[in-house]
Amino acid sequence: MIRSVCGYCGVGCGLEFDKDKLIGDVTYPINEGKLCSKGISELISINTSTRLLRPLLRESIKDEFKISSWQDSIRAITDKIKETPKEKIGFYLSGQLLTEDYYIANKFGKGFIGTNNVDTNSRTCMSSAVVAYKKSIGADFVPLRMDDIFKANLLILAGANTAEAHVVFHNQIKKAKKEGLKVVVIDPRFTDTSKIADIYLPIKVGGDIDFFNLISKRLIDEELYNREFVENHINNFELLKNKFKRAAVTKMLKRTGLTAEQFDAFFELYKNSENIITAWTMGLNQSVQGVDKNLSLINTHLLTGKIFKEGNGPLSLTGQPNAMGGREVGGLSTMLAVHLGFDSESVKKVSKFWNTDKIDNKPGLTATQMLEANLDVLIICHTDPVYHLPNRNRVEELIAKIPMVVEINAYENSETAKYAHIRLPAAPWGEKEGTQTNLDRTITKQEKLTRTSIECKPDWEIFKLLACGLGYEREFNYQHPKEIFQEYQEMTKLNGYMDISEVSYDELSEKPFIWGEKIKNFLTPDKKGNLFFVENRLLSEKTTLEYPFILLTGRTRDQWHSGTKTNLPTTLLKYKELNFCEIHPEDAKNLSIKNGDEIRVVSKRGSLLTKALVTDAINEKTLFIPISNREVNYLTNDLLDRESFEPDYNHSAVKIEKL
Ligand SMILES: Nc1nc2c(c(=O)[nH]1)N[C@H]1C(S)=C(S)[C@@H](COP(=O)(O)OP(=O)(O)OC[C@H]3O[C@@H](n4cnc5c(=O)[nH]c(N)nc54)[C@H](O)[C@@H]3O)O[C@H]1N2
Ligand SMILES: Nc1nc2c(c(=O)[nH]1)N[C@H]1C(S)=C(S)[C@@H](COP(=O)(O)OP(=O)(O)OC[C@H]3O[C@@H](n4cnc5c(=O)[nH]c(N)nc54)[C@H](O)[C@@H]3O)O[C@H]1N2
Ligand code: SF4
Ligand SMILES: [Mo]
Repeated sequence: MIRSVCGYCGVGCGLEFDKDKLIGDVTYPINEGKLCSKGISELISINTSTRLLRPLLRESIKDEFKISSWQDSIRAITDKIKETPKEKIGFYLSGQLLTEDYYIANKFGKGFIGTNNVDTNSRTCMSSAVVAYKKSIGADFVPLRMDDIFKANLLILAGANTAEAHVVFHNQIKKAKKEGLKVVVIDPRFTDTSKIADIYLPIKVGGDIDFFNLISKRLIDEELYNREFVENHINNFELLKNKFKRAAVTKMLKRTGLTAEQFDAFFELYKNSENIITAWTMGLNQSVQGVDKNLSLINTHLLTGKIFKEGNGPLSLTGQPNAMGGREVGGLSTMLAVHLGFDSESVKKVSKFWNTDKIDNKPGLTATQMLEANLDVLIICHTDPVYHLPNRNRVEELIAKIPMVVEINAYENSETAKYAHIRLPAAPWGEKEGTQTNLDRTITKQEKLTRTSIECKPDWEIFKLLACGLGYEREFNYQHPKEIFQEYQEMTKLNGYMDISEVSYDELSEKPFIWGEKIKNFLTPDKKGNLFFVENRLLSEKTTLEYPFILLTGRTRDQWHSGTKTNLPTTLLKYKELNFCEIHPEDAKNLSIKNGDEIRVVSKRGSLLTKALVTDAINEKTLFIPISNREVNYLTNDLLDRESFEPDYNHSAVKIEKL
């Protein structure tokens, strides 16, 4: 029997592999033996006929691909890199990469090519939370754990559909409910998660800042905030208090779409709850004001002192299995490595550690800026930007102009493959090993369960080949991911609070390691938390008479994003529906649309065909299309948050045409 972990979502469930069978690990604290359909199906995706099994090469994206050798493919890439200015090179990584893969790619790009254009799909996912955590508590640090829900009295889920997106955590919430936990769900759709809510609040899309501001204002007005905590540990209280004095409560409430009675019922529960956790995901992060939404939420915890205390805190639910590990390594272009930035001291420390003089001291392009930047070489690994970036027609136009697009993927049917010149076959989950950090700082190890397909290589090895091809054999002389992990561990010592050197790679096969458990204070320079006054600035795309609906997008339970691993030709799973558009019965009636009708959904930017799902689970004038529809981003707008550069995926103006 081999112990491993699931490679899908940020919950990070433990698995046992025994005689070709996967089951949940009962000794594992997070999932206690439970798995969701995706975890159970991990093995199936290894042997699908849609694996990418050989390097492929072509001159132009109009040509057919030809099978190539590793040697020729790597040489073609390194030759091109040699003749390209470093600012014209980009690395587009993924929160699904293992820590060792991330570490090598970051070291190669930032340390030896000398470009900080190393970013990740986490930009489209968690970057608003990263910025907000840094601003308010001083570091990209999740200050509590999932199992704190068993010590809490109230769990608020804002823009998080745990029943579909963090399934095993959702089971734990249900268990905690039996022990007395109350749950409030804030979502413009009555999701499967809402079904377990004690209070469900059908917020109007984009109304969250107003909602959390209303809480903060009431806490201050009614003197329910924690005066002692605020005086000793919090900055900017007077400023916030003064700003809220003039706040227009009626207007704010109107923007939430909630009635005064709904808010009051919620607030009654809130003020009487001793221990409170507020968890959130894409409903808040993916917004043109994603950072502000996060800050307004975190404010409530700073005012009440419900942070760094068992059963309390703002809990960002990370989506991908190793988005946290990637951030820790430094996989965002807005940080250098191990949570260090681009100040001269950090650059000096990292340069010394990597023994290089090539590090640039300015942040690089974000994933959401790379395609606009006229790059000459773009290396994409473990992610599918053509599928996942907003405003896809524009994305296709831009990526088609890049002279060399390299795609490293374990499967052949991504959308990005259509725009690649070179495709390199990666070894997927089960054919390789390495570590990952889940959403609450738990570092675990994925194990190799089966032999690596002949021509496939783990991602770290592919970056190693590229680095060696450019003459950095000495700096990238790793034979095994263990050596990379150990170097990374050593590096975490550069940033005191991140030090993970006490665990050993081999021990991780036996049991997970949780870093940062001793941190119980703010990580800002003055050790105080920062309140921020933020307002709903209504910056999202406006609906018009022509485009009267707001489109939301999000997950379905059994599908993993584009579905290269879950939507398989030979799948044994019975799926929940993957292709639909939720529409309110009133709206459907006005358009004479019946359940199951074929419809065309159209935005200013593009359109797609889908089927109507008429349901009062969604607010009026609001539509929902799941991202299991690969074409969803033909519709979405490309507005970005000005600080996190995360897209506004949940607020595009669209119309419906009946076919
Ligand atoms: N099955 C499955 N699970 C996954 C994934 C997957 O592809 N499939 N992906 C993983 C990843 S990478 C991520 S990031 C997570 C995402 O996890 P979640 O964010 O929980 O999932 P989503 O469905 O994207 O969106 C969450 C909810 O936000 C709501 N929402 C939209 N706009 C607003 C708003 O203005 N305010 C509020 N309060 N709510 C709003 C939507 O209606 C939706 O129900 O899931 C992870 N887990
Ligand atoms: N409209 C809209 N768009 C969104 C979102 C949304 O909610 N709405 N959510 C955004 C978010 S939160 C996220 S995280 C992104 C997700 O978007 P993507 O990251 O593009 O989605 P995936 O389908 O998970 O892509 C992972 C790719 O890695 C490949 N792969 C699998 N295993 C391996 C391996 O071991 N090595 C390598 N090299 N490749 C491998 C898979 O085949 C797949 O092509 O989408 C973003 N886009
Ligand atoms: S909840 Fe997440 S980690 Fe657990 S089995 Fe499902 S996909 Fe895997
Ligand atoms: Mo994500």
